[in-house]
Amino acid sequence: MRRWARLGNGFWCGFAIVLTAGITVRMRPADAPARTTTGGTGPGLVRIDAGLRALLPGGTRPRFADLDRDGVLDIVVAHRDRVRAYRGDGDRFVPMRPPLPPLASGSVFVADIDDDAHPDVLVAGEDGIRGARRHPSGRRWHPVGPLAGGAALRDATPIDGGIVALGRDGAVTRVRLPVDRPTVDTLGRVPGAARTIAADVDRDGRPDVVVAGRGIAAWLNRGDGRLVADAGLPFASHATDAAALPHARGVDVVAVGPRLGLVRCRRAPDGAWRMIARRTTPYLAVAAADIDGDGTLDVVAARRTGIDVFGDGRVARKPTRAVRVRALDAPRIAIGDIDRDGRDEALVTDRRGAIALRAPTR
Ligand SMILES: [Ca+2]
Ligand SMILES: [Ca+2]
Ligand SMILES: [Ca+2]
Ligand SMILES: [Ca+2]
Repeated sequence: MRRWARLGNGFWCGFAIVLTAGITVRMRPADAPARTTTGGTGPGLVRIDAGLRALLPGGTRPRFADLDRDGVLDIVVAHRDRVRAYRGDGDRFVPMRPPLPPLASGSVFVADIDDDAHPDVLVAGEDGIRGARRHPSGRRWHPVGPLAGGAALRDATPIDGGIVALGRDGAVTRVRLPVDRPTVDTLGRVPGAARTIAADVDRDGRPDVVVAGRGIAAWLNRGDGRLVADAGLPFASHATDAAALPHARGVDVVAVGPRLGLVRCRRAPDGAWRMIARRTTPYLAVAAADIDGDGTLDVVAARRTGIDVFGDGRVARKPTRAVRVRALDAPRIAIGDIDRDGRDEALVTDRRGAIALRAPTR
């Protein structure tokens, strides 16, 4: 905890102890703004890959969440063989005790699916949604699933009293809870769908379902259990990732793809979707995060050889921060304020490893 508190104080030097029986990672400040580069109109980003790189070998899809509710973010990692959880104790991540029950790899998300105020771990993978519910005592996990009929899934997101799942075949289904008596209904089909998120796109205070693929498809949450298909917005090419971008006047959707570039889309009160900004840079992954800690969400986007930050989500302007990286292969971005300094850190993973980045201290 004390070491994390010093995160902002200049140089970094990390070392990692890796035990094959269970990875233990210890982090110390110091090391490496050396490869940080400046891009766009502002300063770059500082790498803090220290221990996280050892924790996250290639192919991982991490999520930050405070699983044990001690105020310190923990991390759930989908390794190739199974999903594991690591507890953050302030200056390192250690294997969580008890460990998660065996869970095959897939797209990880964290949600309280049994309404006991304790976060549960879910994985959308080859045989539907499986997961583990944390017992309030913290002493055991209860296996969950398979939910969603056991179909092969690409992604899933929690939404009001349920989960929306994206099949490999493009089917969009909703799993209604409770978890011991789930029901599944089909919302529709979105060919090429890559990512589903919850976002209040019609600004009525209820999260809606957004699917990004060859366009934005949306289902509006009427608040009475119904999810009603919305007009959406077609793209000329595929999105590979998307993020909700809440701002002062509503919630936009930011989507990226190698041919699509980066688009910011908004649903007008009349129901029409519009692309309000676009860049042609071939981005592959995107996330919303308050990297500079000013209380406004920024857009973090990963392209093959770099990671760019658009301050306040102004994607039509030059990146306000940028860092060059070695070629990324199918990157994903996880966001969390892991050092608890009020500014989000971005963890970019790909098939070969992980890079954690934060804004430099002013
Ligand atoms: Ca925790
Ligand atoms: Ca729970
Ligand atoms: Ca910000
Ligand atoms: Ca931080």
